[in-house]
Amino acid sequence: MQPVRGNIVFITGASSGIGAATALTFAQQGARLLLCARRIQRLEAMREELLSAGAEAIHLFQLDVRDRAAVNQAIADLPDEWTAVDILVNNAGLARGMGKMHENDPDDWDEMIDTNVKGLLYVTRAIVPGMVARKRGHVVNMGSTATYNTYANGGVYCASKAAEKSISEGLKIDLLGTPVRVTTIDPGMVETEFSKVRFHGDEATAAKVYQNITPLTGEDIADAILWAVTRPAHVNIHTIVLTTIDQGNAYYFHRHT
Ligand code: NDP
Ligand code: 8X3
Repeated sequence: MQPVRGNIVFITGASSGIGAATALTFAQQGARLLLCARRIQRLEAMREELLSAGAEAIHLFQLDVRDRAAVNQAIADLPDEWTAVDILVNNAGLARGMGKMHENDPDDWDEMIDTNVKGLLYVTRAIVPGMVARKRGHVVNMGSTATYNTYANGGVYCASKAAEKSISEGLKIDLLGTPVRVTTIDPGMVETEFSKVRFHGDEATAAKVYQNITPLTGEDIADAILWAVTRPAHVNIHTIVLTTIDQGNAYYFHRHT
């Protein structure tokens, strides 16, 4: 096992859900946490808990990963002691809307593609050259079971995660000959703010998604990420697919009655 104590772990979209849980898991391992999101006040509110949990140090900054110039500037502006990122978790992402492709709002498509695909690429492009130069690094991209089964009314979200899979695979190939590792984590349903965001703040509709099943939690995903990055240096975990025991694939669930 490779310890992560003292490693700089950069998590995008750390203000909620999987990203916030991943920050806590790595805090408990004594990592140095570099966290960003648009809601900086949410990140500020997490600081004390993360330090109490064991984080060696924390640096927070506001970032919208869709803004390429802002991504480059934010990375360029990092204090010297925060530039040598060891682990990048490209987690920031969302689904927006559920509806037929020929009827739903193209603004929702832009938001998903700009965040889940282009934002992930911008952050990767800004961070990975340093990993290559330092001969050290691990990129963890947040995929989804949506990669494997396109479901009704979610085609564009599924496409964005299929793109993430191709990007992860392509990055791994491009990094052959370097020690930089690339992993995609592909969860099924995880109860976070994901569905609330997807349904534009409609909490009642969001709650129905997880009704009568035991969903995965952000901590379950954080565990998988920690496992992947703590394997010996010569081991690259390409993909971890995980679902709740109540989910078979995108179409099949067991709902408790
Ligand atoms: P949440 O809505 O709880 O968290 C999403 C995080 O992404 C928030 O911290 C949000 O922060 C951040 N984010 C969204 N857009 C941007 C942006 N433009 N710039 C920076 N940060 C952004 O959802 P989850 O934790 O569930 O989602 C995290 C990832 O996991 C996503 O990529 C999602 O697709 C993926 N996923 C989720 C699953 C689920 O069932 N929940 C299953 C499979 C994958 P802020 O709003 O403050 O910017
Ligand atoms: C999120 C899980 O099933 O809503 O990627 O697509 S799902």
